[in-house]
Amino acid sequence: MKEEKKPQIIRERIEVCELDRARLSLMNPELIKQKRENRTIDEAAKPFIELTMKEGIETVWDRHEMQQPECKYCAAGISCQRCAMGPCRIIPPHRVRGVCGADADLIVARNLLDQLATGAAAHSDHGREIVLTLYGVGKGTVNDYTISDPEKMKRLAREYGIETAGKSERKLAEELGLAMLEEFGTLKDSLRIADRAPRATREVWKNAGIVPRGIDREVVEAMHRVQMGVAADYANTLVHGLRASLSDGWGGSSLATEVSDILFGTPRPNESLVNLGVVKKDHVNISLHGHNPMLSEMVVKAAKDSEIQALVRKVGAAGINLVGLCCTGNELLMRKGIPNAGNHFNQELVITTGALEAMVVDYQCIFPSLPRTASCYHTYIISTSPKSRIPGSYYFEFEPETAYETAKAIVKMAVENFPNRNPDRVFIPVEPVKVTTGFSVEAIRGALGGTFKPLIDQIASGNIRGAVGIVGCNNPKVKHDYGHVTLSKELIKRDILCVETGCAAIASGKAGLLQPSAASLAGPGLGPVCTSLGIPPVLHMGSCVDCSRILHLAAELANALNVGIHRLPIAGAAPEWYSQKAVSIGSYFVASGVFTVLGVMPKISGSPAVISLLTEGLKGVVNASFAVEPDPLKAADLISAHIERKRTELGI
Ligand code: BF8
Repeated sequence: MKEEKKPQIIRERIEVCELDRARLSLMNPELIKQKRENRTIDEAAKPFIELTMKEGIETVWDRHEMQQPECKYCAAGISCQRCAMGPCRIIPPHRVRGVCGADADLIVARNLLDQLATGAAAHSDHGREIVLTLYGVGKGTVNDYTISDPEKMKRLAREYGIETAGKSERKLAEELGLAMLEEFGTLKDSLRIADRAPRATREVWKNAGIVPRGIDREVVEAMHRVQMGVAADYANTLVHGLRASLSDGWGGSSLATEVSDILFGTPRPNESLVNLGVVKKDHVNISLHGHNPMLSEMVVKAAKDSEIQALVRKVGAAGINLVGLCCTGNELLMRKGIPNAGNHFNQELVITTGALEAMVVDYQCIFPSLPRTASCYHTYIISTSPKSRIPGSYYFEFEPETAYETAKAIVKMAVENFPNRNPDRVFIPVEPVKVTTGFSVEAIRGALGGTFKPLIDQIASGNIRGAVGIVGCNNPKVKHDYGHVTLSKELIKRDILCVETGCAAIASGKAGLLQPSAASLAGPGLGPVCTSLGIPPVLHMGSCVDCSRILHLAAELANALNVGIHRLPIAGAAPEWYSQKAVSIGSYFVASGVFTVLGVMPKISGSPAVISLLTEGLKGVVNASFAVEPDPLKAADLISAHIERKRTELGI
């Protein structure tokens, strides 16, 4: 009999709760009430935030407070840690160059390119893992996964010029996987999958010298450029950033999305629930947090295993309740209708329900402090990626070849933890909110009757003024969810359709905007269109790599009109962004011709030249630019004005 998988313990379980308790218990009831209201607009999160302050459990908001005041040089992007001659800071009038001679413009640009390349690498490395799995399925080395959408695989194969006739699914998976893996390398000088972009948009890239060549290549070149003594001109540095971001959006992220659909199914509209109220008192609760659906899909399967179900009965639980978090949660919500406990700033709070047996994580957006939070409860943090071994967690190394076995061992460990729960500390005083999600490009086309013409007609007639992709994170500099929800509500009121991903989409879900009934909050043009189609005015398009779905939707609309993306009445927004990945997303939106409004100022204020390039100069390069506007109502004004300008230019 095969030996059962056991976790490795990455250092001892961290027991810190008492320390935090001593410090945070200094808060008085009035202050707690005030902070509870100031930290979030997520009503379901408020009781938990209050609990953390009363119990002295440290959260992201406490740590943000402890970091104040910020270093003003770092905030302005004019500190450099890049080499051992420094650190350097630009402090006029005398310190206007770092030791190497870099001025404020170059230091800001290098720092920004570094952030962007980090984000592009994260998305694309995730994409590579999924493509390798497809290739492994084809080669027969990976047997725990199957092809869930063979039609999509054939479509993609044709896109890659692969003959499909007479080939088995496995053969096609192998050939397509190999062709996609080549997109990462340097043998070619363009990305096949980026040919989806409209011809006019690709022409803009060619003229600007930013055609993405290889996914890895652009990121490696970005890292080369930020090596001291390479990049010397801020503008030249940032223009390469656009190229690296395109290799993410039209490359690595697109592959992550498309191959996930092939392996796990292309999302279709489905109903589910969101917010912290999805945790169930009488069930074994397991939250799935991170980004790559490979692990979570297998956990879903393993939770149904008959041995596991027998164990569930043995420990006296009513069942297993899987709940998603962040982008892994979005993947599960979109494809499987698995309830979602919330976005980035809900990750610590879900532990404070006292009813979470395990939080299973892979990588990205996972607070390294989670084991500290979990140490206040019986919850296990289970890490699974060799890239993200978390001290204080239990670690199972996840490999596609042994995916099911690992997933089963993880679920077993969670179920066996159920008797360790302290019933007196279970606290779930909130009810979940209904959502309709699953709006892949294919699903939107389906909802429109098989073609995008009805959407184009509605835009042309003015019932729908345009569309906005709202994406990104939570950031303690913005009241949790306020930026997303306020902007979404304001835009739909102005008859602008919102398409959302990542934590923005979850914020809208918690606020009730992902329900068809939210059409009543939309304007007199958009509202009736949504009602007649039975869709919400805010469409959930998936996880952050699924921002590629937004690009592909824009490409479909632009191709139908035979124009470049920059001509469309559309925009992008990231009201609460924090992550390097969001820097890459915002950049590939702009590089694709989409005006994009950020709600949080990037670390560029130390260089007026960089600000001017990003907010004005880029218009002459890619026909689009960034704007920064922390007030979501004013951001809505900027977006509406832009959309109306584009409509006039199109003559509609
Ligand atoms: O990739 S929106 S906080 S969870 S980075 Fe992270 Fe931001 Fe959420 Fe998903 Ni995206």
